[in-house]
This record gives sequence, structure tokens and C-alpha cells, in this order.
Amino acid sequence: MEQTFIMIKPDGVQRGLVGEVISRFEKKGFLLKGLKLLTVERAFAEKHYADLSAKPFFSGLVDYIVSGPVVAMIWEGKGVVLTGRKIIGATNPLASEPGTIRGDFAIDIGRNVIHGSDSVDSATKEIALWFSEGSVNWQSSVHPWVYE
Ligand code: DAT
Ligand code: MG
Repeated sequence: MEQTFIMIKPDGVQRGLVGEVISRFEKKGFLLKGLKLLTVERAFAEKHYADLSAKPFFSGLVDYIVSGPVVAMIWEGKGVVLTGRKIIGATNPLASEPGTIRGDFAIDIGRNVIHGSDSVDSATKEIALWFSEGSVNWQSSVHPWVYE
């Protein structure tokens, strides 16, 4: 089953949005397969955002990600990568639709609360980076009530 990497950024943790974010993925029917609260080092944040290293906002982005604890998660389900991105909303919160996490809870692009993998390939890479211990092996007992 498809998995994605979701991270609540330091502003989301500071603002008490952890429960809200988890709730939206849970209520959709996705399955929580990994969860931890941690503060990352600069080198780790730079690795996570390596594709953006040439961007002018890169060092500010890394400053932000290392500025406090983040909640790292693995979520699983049919189409979870693309649907996860829809639940999160557009990168710039002023362009994110109301009803999305960024649309409902953020204003500035540099404080956009949450990260989600943008493809199945990047999800695989990000899960390997953040969860070298692997995901938790369990199945929800309501699976037949979510999937036909
Ligand atoms: P997303 O997080 O929606 O996948 P991204 O991967 O293009 O977006 O960029 C990663 C983060 O970098 C994004 O959440 C916020 C920041 N960022 C992106 N574009 C930016 C810009 N033009 N100015 C400032 N920060 C930016
Ligand atoms: Mg991205």
C-alpha cells in the first residue's frame, strides 16, 4: 500500500496544530504507520531539502526547520501521496484553498505549517531518511469499512 511522509513543521508544533493535522489524516481513513517528535540538525534538514539547495530561500528554510521540534509521520493508504498534498494545500498559503491545512492555518510561505511528499518516489526517499527504523506494522480493524 502507498505511503507518504508528512511532517508538522516547528510553527505547527508551537501553534498547537499537531492534533488538528493528525485528525484530518485519520478521519480521511489513512493509516498512521510511523510517528515521532524530534528536533533535527542543520545537515539533516539540508539533506531533506537537498533538491532546493540552489534556491535563494534555502538557508532561511533550513533555519526554520531546525528552529524547534517537528512531528514526523508516515501515513498509508490508497493514493495517499497525491491526496495528502490536497489535504495540505498549495505551497503558498495565500493561494491554498480554504479547507486545506495551509488554507485554514497559515499565511506566509515561510511558515506554512506542514510538509508532505510530492511524489511516490520522494515519499520513498523521505521515509528512508526520517524513518531508518522502518514503519510500524499494523492494520486497522476498520479497514473493510474504509475500502470496498
Ligand atoms: P512544498 O512544501 O509545497 O512541497 P516546495 O517543495 O517547493 O513546496 O518548497 C519547500 C518549502 O520551501 C515550502 O513548503 C516553503 C519553502 N518555499 C518554497 N518556495 C518558496 C519561496 N518562493 N519563497 C520562500 N520559501 C519558499
Ligand atoms: Mg516539496
